[in-house]
Formats: sequence, structure tokens, C-alpha cells
Amino acid sequence: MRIEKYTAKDSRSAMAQVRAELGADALILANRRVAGLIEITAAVDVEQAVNGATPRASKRPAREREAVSTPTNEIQLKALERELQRLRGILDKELGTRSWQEAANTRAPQSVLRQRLLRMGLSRKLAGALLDHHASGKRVEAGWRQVLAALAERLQASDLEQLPGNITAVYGGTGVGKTSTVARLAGRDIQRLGPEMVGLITLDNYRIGAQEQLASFADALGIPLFSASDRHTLSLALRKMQGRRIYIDTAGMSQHDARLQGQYALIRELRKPVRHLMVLAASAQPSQCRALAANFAPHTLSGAIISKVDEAQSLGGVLDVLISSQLPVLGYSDGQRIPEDLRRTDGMDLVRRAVQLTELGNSPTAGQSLRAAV
Ligand SMILES: Nc1nc2c(ncn2[C@@H]2O[C@H](COP(=O)(O)OP(=O)(O)OP(=O)(O)O)[C@@H](O)[C@H]2O)c(=O)[nH]1
Ligand SMILES: [Mg+2]
Repeated sequence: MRIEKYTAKDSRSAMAQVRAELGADALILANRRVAGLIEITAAVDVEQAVNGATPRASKRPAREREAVSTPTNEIQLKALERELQRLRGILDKELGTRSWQEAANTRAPQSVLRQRLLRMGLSRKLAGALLDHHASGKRVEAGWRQVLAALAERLQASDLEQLPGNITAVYGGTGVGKTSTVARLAGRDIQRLGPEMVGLITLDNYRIGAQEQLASFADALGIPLFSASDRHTLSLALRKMQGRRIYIDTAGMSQHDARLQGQYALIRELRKPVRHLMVLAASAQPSQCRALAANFAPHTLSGAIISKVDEAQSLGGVLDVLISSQLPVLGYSDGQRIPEDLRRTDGMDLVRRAVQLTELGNSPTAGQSLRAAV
């Protein structure tokens, strides 16, 4: 590397000197004004100049020419320093992006799990609670297994046979499957104990069709059926069927109908141990189920039976209601047959069903990852 300084009255003349002296490949290192003149520092690669375009010999007077004292490796060092700075900038930028991505990756499993829980039909509140306590810092599939186990744990399950009393009353919204449930439970007892041990009462006096439905079932199985409308007729029916396991069917009403409370109050006034069961249709709106359950004093319902699981698109909504209302599940029905379509269940079984249902409504890949966890 050869470095020279050129001084002239203006830039144009100084550049002309550089060009004449060092050739067209010369590099301009500095251009400054000194005592009214322009000083240009220029350099040329000697090797290149020798092998290629050799600079023409200097025609300048010696006084205008000055050997530059700056050592070649000092300039090279400066260039190296600049290059290092540039590389450090690139590196800082890259590392900054990397650490952001790492943070995003630690958050990602949580959001994947949240999406799955919401797809199952769980409320944001329950999904959030499950994730807060059971999935932090876990990889997706490990976290998913833990979250599902925690969901199953929150679901209480019970067995009707374990509950005290031999009178069972069934409540629920319109058309959810109350009469079918009464018939199924009675049918199960008939198979086990015989028809002489089972009896039915209906409080559904509002529609003639409702009574006919239960009457034809009682006739077919050879068990008594009484219709009651007040405290007196209800007590009379119970006396006549003393010693039997009795199932009371109620009229389906909306959660806003005062008569729902009336039927419940009538049965409670008996002052006998009664198992109060709620039928919750898996295909109904969770808000409707929650409002129905709220009609009952806390802890007075013995449990719930989930109906129409076969018609539901997801089970999360009803599972959410069971958890928030602290209702133990006693079984579920998934078809119209009586008594066959009533099944016993527990928390893990329900969670498995909930996952399978979600799977059916989702893409095969989502289904695979959900299935892998149960
Ligand atoms: N697919 C399906 N249908 C069911 C199930 N349980 C009951 N059903 C049907 O739902 C309809 C209503 O059933 P009911 O047992 O009469 O319901 P309910 O709650 O007594 O109705 P109301 O007394 O009118 O309020 C009937 O057609 C039943 O066959 C179930 O688990 N799956
Ligand atoms: Mg009915």
C-alpha cells in the first residue's frame, strides 16, 4: 500500500494530481482544507498497481510531494476495527431477536394449551386456573397431560347407590331428558331388584302427553305410577309405595319459572332423605345449565346426570358447570334407549370423552395431539 498527500488550490486540481500520480484505482482516504488549499490523502495498492494499471511516474515538484508517515498496518487496523464494530452490531441485533424468540417459545406452550381447553368448551376462567397451577414451564404434551389430569381431579364423581335414601327426584330444563332418566334409573333397579321394589311418581301435571309417556313405561314394566300435585297427594303416593325405591319425575321448566322452585320446595317439605338429581344436557348452553343449578340452594343437589352426550359438539361447557356448581356427576346418557343408554362415569372418563368429542370437530392433526394425551 502506498499512501500520498496532494495539495492544490481546489479539489478538482488535487484530484487530477492523484489520478495522474496514482492512477484511476487510487483510494481517497481524506479530503481537507489546509491554509486555504485542498489537501487530499490518497492510497494505492502497490502490488495491484504493479501488476495492473501502473501509476504514471510523478511529474510533480518534490516540495508538493510528501511521504506520508502513517504506517500501513495502522490503517489496516482501523479498517479491521470498523469491520469488528459492524459485526458486533449485527451480532447484537441477532442475539436480541434470539432472546425475544426464546421468551416467545416459553410462552407458546401455554397459549397452545389454552386454545385446546377453549376448543373443548371450557370457560376462560377455568382454562386460566388450570394453566396457572399446572402447566407453567412445561413442554406442550407434558403440560397437556398434567392439565387434563387436573381437570379430571376437579370433577367429583359419585354413585347413586352410595347416596342415602330410597327416594330420588329428578329436575332439569325443558326436554333435557328428565323422564328418560327416571325411566332409565327405574329400569336399572327393576333389573337388579325386580319390579315389586320400584315405583314412580310424576309431578308433571301440566301436560297430558308427559304423563302418558311415563304411564306407558310403568305399564310395560309392571310398576305403579302415581301423579301428585301438592303435599297431600305426594305424601299419599309415598305411603302407598312404602318399601319401594321411588323415582319422582318433575315438569321441565325454564330457569326463570317459579314453578321449578315450587316442585323442589314441595319435595323438600317431605323432610325425608331424598336424592335430588339435576339433568344437564351436554348439548345445552352452559349459561342455561349454570342458571338452572343456581336455583337450588348450595350443596342440596346430590349430583347431576349429563344427557345427550351423543348430540353435543363439546363437553367442556357442562364440565365447567359441574365444577363451578360443585356438583358430583352420577352418570351420562348418550342415546335414546331405555334403560341401556345410561352409563356410569368418573372424572377421567369424562375428560377422555370431552377430548374425543373435540377431536371429532377438529382437524386430524389437532385430534392426534389431543388423543396422545389421554
Ligand atoms: N340423543 C339423545 N336423546 C335423548 C337422550 N336422553 C333423552 N333423549 C331424548 O330427548 C327427548 C326428551 O326426553 P324426555 O325424557 O322426554 O325429556 P324431559 O326432560 O322429560 O322433557 P320435558 O318433560 O318435556 O321437559 C326424547 O326424545 C328423548 O328420547 C340422550 O342421551 N341422547
Ligand atoms: Mg318429562
